[in-house]
Amino acid sequence: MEKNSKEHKHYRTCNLCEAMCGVEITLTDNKITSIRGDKDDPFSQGHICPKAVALQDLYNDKDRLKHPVRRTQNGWQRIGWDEAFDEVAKHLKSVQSHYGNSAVGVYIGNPTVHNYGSMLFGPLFFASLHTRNRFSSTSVDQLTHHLVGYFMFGHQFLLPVPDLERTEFMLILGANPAVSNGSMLTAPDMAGKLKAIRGRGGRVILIDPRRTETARVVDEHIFIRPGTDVFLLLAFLHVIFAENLANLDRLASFTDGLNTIKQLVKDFSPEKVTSITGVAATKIEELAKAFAQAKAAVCYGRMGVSTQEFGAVCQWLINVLNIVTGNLDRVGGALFTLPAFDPVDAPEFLAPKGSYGRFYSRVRKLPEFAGELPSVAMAEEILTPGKNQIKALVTSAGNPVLSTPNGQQLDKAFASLEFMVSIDFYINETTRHANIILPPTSSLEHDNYDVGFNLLAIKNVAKYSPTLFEPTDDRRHDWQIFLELQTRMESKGLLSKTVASIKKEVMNRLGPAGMLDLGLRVGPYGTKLNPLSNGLTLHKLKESTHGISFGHLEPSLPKRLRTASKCIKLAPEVLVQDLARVKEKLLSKKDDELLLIGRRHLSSNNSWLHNSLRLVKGRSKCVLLINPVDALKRQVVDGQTVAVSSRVGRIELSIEISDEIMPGVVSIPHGWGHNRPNLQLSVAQEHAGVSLNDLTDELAIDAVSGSAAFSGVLVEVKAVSHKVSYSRDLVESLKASD
Ligand SMILES: Nc1nc2c(c(=O)[nH]1)N[C@H]1C(S)=C(S)[C@@H](COP(=O)(O)OP(=O)(O)OC[C@H]3O[C@@H](n4cnc5c(=O)[nH]c(N)nc54)[C@H](O)[C@@H]3O)O[C@H]1N2
Ligand SMILES: Nc1nc2c(c(=O)[nH]1)N[C@H]1C(S)=C(S)[C@@H](COP(=O)(O)OP(=O)(O)OC[C@H]3O[C@@H](n4cnc5c(=O)[nH]c(N)nc54)[C@H](O)[C@@H]3O)O[C@H]1N2
Ligand code: SF4
Ligand SMILES: [Mo]
Repeated sequence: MEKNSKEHKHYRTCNLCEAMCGVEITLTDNKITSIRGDKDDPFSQGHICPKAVALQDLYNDKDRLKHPVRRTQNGWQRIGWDEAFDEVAKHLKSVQSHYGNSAVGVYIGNPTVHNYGSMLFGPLFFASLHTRNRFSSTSVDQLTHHLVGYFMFGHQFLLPVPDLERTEFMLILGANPAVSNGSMLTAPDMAGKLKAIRGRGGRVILIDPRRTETARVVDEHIFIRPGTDVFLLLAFLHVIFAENLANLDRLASFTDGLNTIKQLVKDFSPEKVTSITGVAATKIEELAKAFAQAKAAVCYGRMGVSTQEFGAVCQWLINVLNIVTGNLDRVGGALFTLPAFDPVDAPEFLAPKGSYGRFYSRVRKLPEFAGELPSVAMAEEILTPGKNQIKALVTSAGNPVLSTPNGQQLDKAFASLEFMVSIDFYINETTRHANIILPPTSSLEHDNYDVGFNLLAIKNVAKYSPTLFEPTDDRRHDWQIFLELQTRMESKGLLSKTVASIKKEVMNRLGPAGMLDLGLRVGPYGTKLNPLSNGLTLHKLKESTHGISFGHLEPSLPKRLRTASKCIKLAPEVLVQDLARVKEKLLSKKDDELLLIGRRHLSSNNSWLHNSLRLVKGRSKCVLLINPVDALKRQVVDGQTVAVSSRVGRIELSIEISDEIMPGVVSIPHGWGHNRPNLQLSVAQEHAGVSLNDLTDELAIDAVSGSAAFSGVLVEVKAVSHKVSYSRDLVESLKASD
């Protein structure tokens, strides 16, 4: 290092995925020279994944917008912030006065949850729009968890978290934590933690139509036909009741509905479900018994089961399995967190406890949950004429053209809008349709606190990430953008203008940090507003550079339940009724189908990290995985380009033949497809891939929640060229013989 160069270390939490890894960023002369895992972070203890470097790439990205832009006939034109805010408010108000409040739609994407400014200020702006047409990535992701939490425990944020570090038996359905780093389960180094279960004599079982990266670290991987987990779960419960293994332990005194469950599962013996699931009856029986007899066991299911035809019922039955074996609220089972900033006790307007079916979408009559409608309905709400048709749209931190089913239809819908504004720093497949883009600062230019993921963490922890680079040159944070827009939307006459500007002044002073401080003070470890208490405050948290751990999760029921009866509702009516649909499905099994599922890769993150060269270089990951048996039937060879078609679309991509995918199933990763025109993503465009969601179907949903059913889309695969290539094994053996 040069003599006079100044080195400085900065500590924060990586906010790219849910794992909350502590990072140590070294700066030399104010430039990032390394990003490493922070060994002193009590939660992550030095672990990071290859994506962490994207924090730097994102900050340095030349394609990232830094000023508001307006779309014109001659391309994007830079405009000032005030001009942009005024113009957005003018158009939104005009659409609302012509067509009604719900003519303005809203879509909020996933990074919202990774940014506390958006989490705390977004809801205030969206409320100021008074629209029923609110959508978010929740309904293509974890909606079923919230719905089930609301029905069973009385709050959408009461979400049981597997006690990874103390469990002895973990049954995983439809999750790939070795790649995703865990979801609805915040725990750095998931692969290491799964190995540790086995290391202490425990057992880990994985159920997945693909032998994934996670399969490499578990005891046993079992294939399952996509979309059929509901039968497997019912059969597990069948065995548990038939063998008299149900034992609710201390949960018995505050659980309602056990008899209903006992009756419901009678029809689903392992023998009955073996053909539809593809799982041997003897295996189902063995696993059910082992699960029930383990000292501490936990069943956990994620995207593969959350977003399928029976997503809500699957998430419900996973909880039921944990409850009837006494493993909910048990050390080593599934426990609730007690986060320092606790959304379960936050005000309703910030973190509503949930609601279901208070209103329905206009065209398809899909139910609202917690004030939002399912995203699968967004395109039809824009394209179908009538009262309350969406004419203008606000998107924030989302890319629904690539991330929601039937992306092509949504692309068309967005192009037809009278006005669209996007709060985003990229011109991507979605925001290219906006009339105005308002770009917020990037992660390293603002502070952060994980208000969402601390709720899902395997330990009660807290950490504050300070700003690394002070934003220069007239930049705005997400929360500031929301506040400006809210103020303008609320200013309708002279009086409301005055009230709105006073409110703005107060909120501006408070900022997200002020709200966080308040939340920490009134939270479970806080001062409780007692000036003499030495409880937690933001000041204290800031002093703990690497974060604070309050230790393992602890049993908290029945106190933490928010149901009116203070009991767990084991058999909520809406979910019980959905079993009629499940029974119909049991009779409808067809052979010789090809079912499409998705996939994630370690160096990718949904649709938006493909502009980092470090992460995308090398062989394209956007290929179709197909089993050798299915490839042979279609006379296709490794590396060949095929056409994949579904009810809604057709894409072409090359194939990789592999027995890691089960026969009858094919897989394509989501988040690709940067081949649409008018993007400003130079690296991603060079590594475009194709979009899985040009094949997924907006009509394929979980009927209870309206969540997208991504797993198990019926497709056809046909050869389009006959380029002969060689399998990797063959190439390797040729090289070896050289
Ligand atoms: N590297 C990386 N990490 C990420 C992300 C990313 O894009 N890249 N995204 C982040 C986000 S937003 C989320 S929500 C999480 C998701 O986290 P995970 O849910 O752990 O990740 P997925 O890869 O979607 O895993 C779903 C698994 O379900 C399987 N599956 C598909 N259909 C079925 C089915 O019908 N039944 C069963 N049993 N299994 C099925 C798939 O083969 C796949 O292995 O990951 C987060 N982390
Ligand atoms: N077929 C299929 N589809 C899927 C999935 C699947 O497994 N299979 N997974 C689903 C899941 S789990 C998810 S979460 C969704 C994700 O769906 P979305 O949230 O709609 O899409 P992302 O790809 O995460 O895009 C995020 C956008 O936010 C912007 N952004 C990033 N950080 C910030 C920020 O701090 N502020 C603002 N304002 N913008 C920011 C990025 O530039 C990008 O445009 O995709 C879903 N789609
Ligand atoms: S696992 Fe997630 S939080 Fe940890 S470094 Fe990777 S992207 Fe960041
Ligand atoms: Mo997600």
